[in-house]
Amino acid sequence: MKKTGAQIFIESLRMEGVDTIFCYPGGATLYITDALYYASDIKQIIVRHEQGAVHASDGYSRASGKVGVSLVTSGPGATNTVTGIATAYMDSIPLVIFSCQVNTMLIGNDAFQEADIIGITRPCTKHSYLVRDVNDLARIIKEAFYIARSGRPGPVLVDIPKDVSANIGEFKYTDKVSIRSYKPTYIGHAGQIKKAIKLIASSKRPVLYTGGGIISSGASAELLKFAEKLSIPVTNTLMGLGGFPGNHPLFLGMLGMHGTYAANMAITESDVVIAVGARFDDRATGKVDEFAAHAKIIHVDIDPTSISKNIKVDIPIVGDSRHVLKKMLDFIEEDKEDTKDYPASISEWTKQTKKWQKEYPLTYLKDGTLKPQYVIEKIFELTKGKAIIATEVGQNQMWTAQFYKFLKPRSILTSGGLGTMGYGFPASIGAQVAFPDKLVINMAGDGSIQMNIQELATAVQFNLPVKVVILNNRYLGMVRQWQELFYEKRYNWTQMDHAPDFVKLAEAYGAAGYRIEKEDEVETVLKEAFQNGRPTLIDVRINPDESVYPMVPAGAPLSEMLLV
Ligand SMILES: Cc1ncc(C[n+]2csc(CCOP(=O)(O)OP(=O)(O)O)c2C)c(N)n1
Repeated sequence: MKKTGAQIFIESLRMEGVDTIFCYPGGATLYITDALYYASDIKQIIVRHEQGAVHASDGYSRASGKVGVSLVTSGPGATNTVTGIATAYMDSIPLVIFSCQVNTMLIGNDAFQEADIIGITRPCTKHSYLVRDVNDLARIIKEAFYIARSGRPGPVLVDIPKDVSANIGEFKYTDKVSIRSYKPTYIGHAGQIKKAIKLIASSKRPVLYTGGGIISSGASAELLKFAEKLSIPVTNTLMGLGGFPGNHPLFLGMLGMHGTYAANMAITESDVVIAVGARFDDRATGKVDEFAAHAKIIHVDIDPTSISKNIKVDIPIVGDSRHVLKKMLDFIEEDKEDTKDYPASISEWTKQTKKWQKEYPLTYLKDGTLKPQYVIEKIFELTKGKAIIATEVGQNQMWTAQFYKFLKPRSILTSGGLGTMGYGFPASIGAQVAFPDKLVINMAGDGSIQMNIQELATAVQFNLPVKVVILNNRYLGMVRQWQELFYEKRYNWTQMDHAPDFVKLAEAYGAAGYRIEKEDEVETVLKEAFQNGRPTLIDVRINPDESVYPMVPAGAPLSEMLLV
């Protein structure tokens, strides 16, 4: 069937089951924008900045598990997406970003609003395409979605020149994709999996260290079964939060720079680390030479290039986390001999991990001032862990990771790998679009929220009742914390006294605004804000001197934690 490129674009999205796109227009998008005028089945969320569009599609994807889609114009529209794309790339989030491009004839001419977005984003996309012929458009879109969601997920960029969107071509959507040289491995090697079980069975101090791969492969039920079956303690990375219930007796909390004492000590003292869907990021490992120095390491990962990249691995298993954990459980069932002494044979160890948890719980000084940790504890209590929480970056992110108990996968949206301030608010908008009836909360810092605060207009326009809780310390708090600890309190560049009145600003956008100054106001205001049905910003004036503890100084081993 003959169609214009713009119509082929829309039909292809329909074939992929896309119901929502996050977009911003320009000259190069006009044919597509116009064709979408008639496509009322595709929700079109018009943002206020292209960075917001990509973060929103990313939040939509993290919350729902679907591929997030955004569409922007050429040149500055495309370059504005780079931070969002790099954020998704670092955290393996499946996105398809459509950038429009100047006419094919003008490409390479320094034409008006031309940017080589393929070249600019090559290092931070899983793959990218420039569509030169309208007859290739449908096939390319099919491939883009396939690549984004398969194997180790990630962002794929498709650049569509304006004339390609206007030209007429044949529309045929194939069911199958076959890309030479791209064949992800899902099935872990049975021999390696058996070897791993033997090693675990002979260990005395095993620990599971899990990451975002548990979430993206949907492996949390298998992880829970596996951990419970052998009674192995679990720690996870920031990206892995929610992959294992945060209130489970075997859960040690997050590991790493701001991890718990128990998690970091368990890794340090362990004799076998079972790493599943985690990539040994330096924020998690601390000093690599001393990471789990007495342990053998089993590493399950779908991406073969991440194996032995940062930490030398003893038993590599390339495959999908869910598949491998399932197989491990099957093998344990089939051959009970190996693990017959479990969990009794590691009871000393589990006792020890419990002791660490008891002796050094996550805590903070209760001195009558308004503390961020208290606010987060209250939010957990009021939401019973059922909210979707997006965070910004900095102290707000770490306190949230520590003090909100994430019970389910896809309940935290946070920029782990790139650490992008300005991510959380648009991401919370994306999540709210995916789940209109859920409570979606953005935990923010007063610095981060100012990076994409313009998206308040988007939230108001589309009636998205997201709640932004600003933990307002009048500082770029996390940098201030480093200056306090390592630069003798020279707070250069980090004082944020010149901020807008956030309540008035919210009202100016048409959102609701609240302010909290004292501990006894927290519960009442939050309750009201969570029930008002409107986009809402809550300015919480916390004690500006509060720091995040425990803290492993950069480059130090995990055992060298600064405690409260
Ligand atoms: C786009 C971007 N710029 C700079 C940084 C470096 N950075 C990391 S945390 C931080 C401070 C964040 O301050 P705020 O949002 O107020 O949160 P707080 O730490 O006070 O909770 C900065 C500047 C970053 N992560 N991202």
